[in-house]
Amino acid sequence: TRTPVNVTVTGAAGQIGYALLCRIASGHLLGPDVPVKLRLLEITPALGAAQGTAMELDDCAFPLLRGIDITDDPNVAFDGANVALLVGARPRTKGMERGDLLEANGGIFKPQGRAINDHAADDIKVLVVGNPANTNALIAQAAAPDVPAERFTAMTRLDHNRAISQLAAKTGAAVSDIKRLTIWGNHSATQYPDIFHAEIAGKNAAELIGDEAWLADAFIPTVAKRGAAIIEARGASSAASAANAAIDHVHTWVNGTADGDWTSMGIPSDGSYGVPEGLISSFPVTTKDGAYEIVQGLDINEFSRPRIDASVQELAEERDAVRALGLI
Ligand code: NAX
Repeated sequence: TRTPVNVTVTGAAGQIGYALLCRIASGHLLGPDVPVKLRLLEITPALGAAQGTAMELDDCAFPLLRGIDITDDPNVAFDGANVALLVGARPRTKGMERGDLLEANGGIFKPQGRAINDHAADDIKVLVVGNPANTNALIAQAAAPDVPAERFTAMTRLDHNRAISQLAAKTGAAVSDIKRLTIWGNHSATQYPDIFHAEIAGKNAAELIGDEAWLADAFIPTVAKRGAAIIEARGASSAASAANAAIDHVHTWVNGTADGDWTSMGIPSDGSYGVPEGLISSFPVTTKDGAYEIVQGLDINEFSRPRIDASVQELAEERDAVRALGLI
């Protein structure tokens, strides 16, 4: 009998929260033998809705679920947290400038970072899903100086999974045959999905496809704009696929990447590949025993270099903006 792992989810009453919580409680986040305790953080007006989701979780009678606490106080929500999924964020509304958006999210992620600093367990792992995810992660991390910086990560796994799916559709390969794909940079329209090191059933993906125009004009924009296409089709933003990617991100971080493969995570840069140290940018990473490492030594060609640089430049601008606002 293992001690339950404390998993905190913010924005628990939202649509990603709804798709996520059942999967955490049924063992998909950490494994089929790991009991979990859930802490749901919501804003006060949404506590009732969070309660409703919790009632449904009760009604699933999940054997691994050892308790659910619901609160609007970050200090309570992150107390003893081992894993924190920061999903709740302030969306951009009509007429909102980027500065307003960053400031509104600073009002959420700074106190949450502080509460993680003061109350979370020593082994805390944080995934930021709420947008702008990379910069929200930076804000939370800056507010948590006592927590090792590398525990703060941002989600680009949905972009990674979308890119794999597009490559599978293009080539007729099975998704399980596609390895070593990389998302570089920001989780935004500037992100760069890189197939030059990817393999499809053991063959180099870029060589197999052999069509840079397809990459530039179809593949990259389709992946980067997939979120907008989902909104257009569904009338609501990605929820099940976003929740699935959050599950994948934490599961891979905790349980490791397969031999010969890697994944994409937004993580604090150590300066690798010319990404300024400290920016939370997406990299190819391998994971083992709950830790990750950037894949080193990849050759970055002339097609990739300016695309990585443009997305990193956007991250640097977001960092400068939140610094000017006193948020980091
Ligand atoms: P919803 O609007 O359905 O839910 C958000 C929830 O967060 C609401 O229930 C709200 O009350 C709550 N919330 C707001 N402020 C809070 C605070 N201070 N503390 C706790 N809870 C708070 O949005 P949903 O569709 O679930 O999306 C959540 C976030 O994920 C958005 O920021 C969205 O942009 C982002 N996404 C990120 C993705 C990624 O790949 N990184 C992809 C999917 C998604 O678009």
